[in-house]
Amino acid sequence: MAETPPVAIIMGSQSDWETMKNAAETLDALEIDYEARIISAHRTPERLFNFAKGARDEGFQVIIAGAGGAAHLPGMAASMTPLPVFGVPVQSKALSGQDSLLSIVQMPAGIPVGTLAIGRAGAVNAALLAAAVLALSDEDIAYRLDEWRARQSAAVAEYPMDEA
Ligand code: RP5
Repeated sequence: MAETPPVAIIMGSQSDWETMKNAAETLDALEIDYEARIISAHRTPERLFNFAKGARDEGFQVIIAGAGGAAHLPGMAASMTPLPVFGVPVQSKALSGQDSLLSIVQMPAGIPVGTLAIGRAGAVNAALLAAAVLALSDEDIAYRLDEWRARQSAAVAEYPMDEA
């Protein structure tokens, strides 16, 4: 059987993938394995229970959870696992993701969800935070994360120019 990857990317709906694939692509760039799954807190609560309850024993180390609207997925996942959970508010159509953000960020004391920005920035940064957690005990990942950041810095021009 294949080894469990360190990161699980879970999302409430297929419609979240457009946002959450930015997390996946960032992990790809860092050569960090992940499993991406659709797990809805509302539509597939048993799938959520089974995943979150078993995630640590299965071998996952970090969970990235993206959801939009009444976004209960990250908080519910965090309630059932001791693993670090990073929540990504997906930009909703009705309220532009403000609903998602507030649903995810306002966790009561005791069950943390590390909440990122709405949309693509949040998905990318969730992957970078996951990498930073893994880098604490994996010097290869630490090296690749340092290199990624150095490349990002090197790509920033010192002076602005007119864009075509
Ligand atoms: C949430 O409802 C999902 O995370 C998604 O962002 C939102 C809308 O889902 P769909 O109606 O597009 O499946 O559970």
